[in-house]
Amino acid sequence: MVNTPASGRLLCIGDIHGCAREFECLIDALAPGADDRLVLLGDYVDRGPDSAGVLRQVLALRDRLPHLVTLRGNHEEMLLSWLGWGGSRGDHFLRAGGRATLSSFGLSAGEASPEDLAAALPEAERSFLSAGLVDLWAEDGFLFVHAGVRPGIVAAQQSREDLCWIREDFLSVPEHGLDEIVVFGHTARPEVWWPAERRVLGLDSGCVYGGWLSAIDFTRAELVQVRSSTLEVQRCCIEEGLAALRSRVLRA
Ligand SMILES: [Mn+2]
Repeated sequence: MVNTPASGRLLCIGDIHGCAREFECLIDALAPGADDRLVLLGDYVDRGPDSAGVLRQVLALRDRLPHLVTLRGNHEEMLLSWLGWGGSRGDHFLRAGGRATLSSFGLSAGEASPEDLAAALPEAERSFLSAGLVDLWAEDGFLFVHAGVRPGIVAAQQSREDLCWIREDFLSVPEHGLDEIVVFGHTARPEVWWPAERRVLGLDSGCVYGGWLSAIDFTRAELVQVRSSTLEVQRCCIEEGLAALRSRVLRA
């Protein structure tokens, strides 16, 4: 893993799940530039109305942001597995929101085969899904992952399975035991989740379920959110909260 030099802002966005309008609006609100480091936490596709549009936007961002980091979510894993391109748990793809992804590529959600989707995917999307996703990213004292970490195991030895899929084994443990503060998505909640005393920050605020698409600008200490459907933008200073989070030390 090669870390980029620390310049510009450090930004992170939670699970998008086909919510292309909200994603576009959030990018407009954040206005990332070429010096900024933007981490996307994965789960670009499934459930929401326009997974194809979200993938197009991610690829457009990649063209203009040299420090864009695109994590692998479990929904990308299911999609890849359904296509027969690696991944995991492709047998869950259709009932876990994959039908909406098929529709967004102009395919019949009930009848399309993996071969149909493979043919409908533009080449750039294919190579992005096959080779453009990373399992984790460490920067500035934070560890960015999609789902969470297996407690007690250092970042470099975490498995892809855990990083993409873990839930209760991570969420229920008060101290994960890693040096970094773990920033993750995957488990949707009504709001951004950073419980007192814990060194975690959950950024999936359930946009696809009618909640918010959330981002954090770690450099300006700002929470920026777009409300599902209405596209209302909300900005909130989180300087004290972030300082408290950074000050928490690993408990033996
Ligand atoms: Mn997920």
